[in-house]
Amino acid sequence: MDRTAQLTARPVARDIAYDPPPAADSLHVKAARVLEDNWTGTSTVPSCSLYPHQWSWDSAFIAIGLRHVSPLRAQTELETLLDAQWGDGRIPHIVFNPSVPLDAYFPSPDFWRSSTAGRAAGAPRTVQTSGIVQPPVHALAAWLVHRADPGLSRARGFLTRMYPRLAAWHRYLLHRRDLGAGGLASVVHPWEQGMDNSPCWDAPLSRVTPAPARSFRRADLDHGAAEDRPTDLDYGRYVRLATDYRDGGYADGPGDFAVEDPAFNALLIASEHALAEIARELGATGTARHARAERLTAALIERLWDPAEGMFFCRDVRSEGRSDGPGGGRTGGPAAGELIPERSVSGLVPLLLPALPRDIAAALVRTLGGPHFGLGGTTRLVPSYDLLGEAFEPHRYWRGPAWFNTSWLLERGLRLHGERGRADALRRAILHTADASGFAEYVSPYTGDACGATGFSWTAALTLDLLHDHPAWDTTAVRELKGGDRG
Ligand code: 9WN
Repeated sequence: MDRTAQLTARPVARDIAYDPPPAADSLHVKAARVLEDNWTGTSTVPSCSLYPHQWSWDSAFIAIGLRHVSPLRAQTELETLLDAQWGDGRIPHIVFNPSVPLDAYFPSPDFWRSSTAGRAAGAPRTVQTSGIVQPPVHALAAWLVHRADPGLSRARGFLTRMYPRLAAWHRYLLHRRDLGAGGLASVVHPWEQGMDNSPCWDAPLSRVTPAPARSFRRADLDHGAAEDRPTDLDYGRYVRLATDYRDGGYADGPGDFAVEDPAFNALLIASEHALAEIARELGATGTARHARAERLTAALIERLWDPAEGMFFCRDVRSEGRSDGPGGGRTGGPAAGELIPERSVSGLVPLLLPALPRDIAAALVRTLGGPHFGLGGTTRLVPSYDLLGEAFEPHRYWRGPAWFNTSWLLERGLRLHGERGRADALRRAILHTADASGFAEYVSPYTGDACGATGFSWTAALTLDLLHDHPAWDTTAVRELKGGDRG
């Protein structure tokens, strides 16, 4: 069957317009209860069963929702994470809870050995963390949390304490992680980008020799169905990359895996705009940061945008091939590597950028609704990967299922670029699906059926965020984020 015929043979998304809308009050209560159940006293675990520690980008999304329930807890969530920041500026992707047994999650603190192996990079001595990072949603989260209750934030000196740490985090990414020398940050492990087993990593990972399966024990399979999770072969490669990074003292540069990812960099740019606003709140102009965010947007387009496909792609910095595509090293300059020809939701996430040229935003909206992602037609939420791709699997983690954080980011992006009807429809679909799935970790993109853990924190948090019509992304905020009213 050809790919187009396969698409038409697939189920059509149930039309949520005919479902009764979830009652906002009760959905708020249910979502807030998930966050309450997952709260440890200083932070929120993504899931009580599968992920019993603090995760970096989860905490940023959680804080964005938590601010509608408790601005104080939202501030504390980010403060706890940033207390574990390393001296070189990196924010670790996991902050371990010492009271959780070592075998509850793999890789555990005794694998990462942060306080010894990470000493040269400035890992904290008193708290155990992983040594890799996750997408930089934090400055955006800090700014939105501040705006939820500016009085409390000012009284606690929240932004005054956060700003230098967030600035150091961005400096780390822009200086130590510009491995392609083109102005963008690279990820050095699939876990860093957050979409662990995306087909985008298949080619760069194929060059990595997997660690033997007998050398580690996967705790995730105690809680999740093997057919919904990454494979053992993927895990072998994750372990090899993390081991090599650790054994090199977590120094950046020499590793086998380095990829410039559109979502990771788009979130960095959105956070850089937010950091500019934080600087303004603290009495500076923020002008230089807005200008940097605009330069980064230009670099993102130069290196990762493909006009023919109407979306962004990852760049495999370690690939020996030279791309003929945009920004692909035709001049022999710094643009090493080649674009990875896999369509991932990551390549749509830059829609959240305020300074995106109008034609690029329009092309992304068309791609989102076209046959590869099917939004508004065959799919209910945004699939994590190309519906027509050879590697598409509707239930396997980041190889097809829809996730709530990426759908939320695209809802924000659609609204930002004036696509109100599409944004409203996606918002309704997110709220319905979150409710019906018991705040699932991820869902089938066609039916919304739950996969992975339920009671998942960022699903509940982003539900809360969409339930509350908040000013942070309205036209005032857009003007601010574009730097339009800066002095
Ligand atoms: C590895 C916590 C994290 C998310 C990631 C998601 C998954 C971890 C895992 O869970 O990754 O970091 O063990 O699979 O892919 O995005 O942050 O929710």
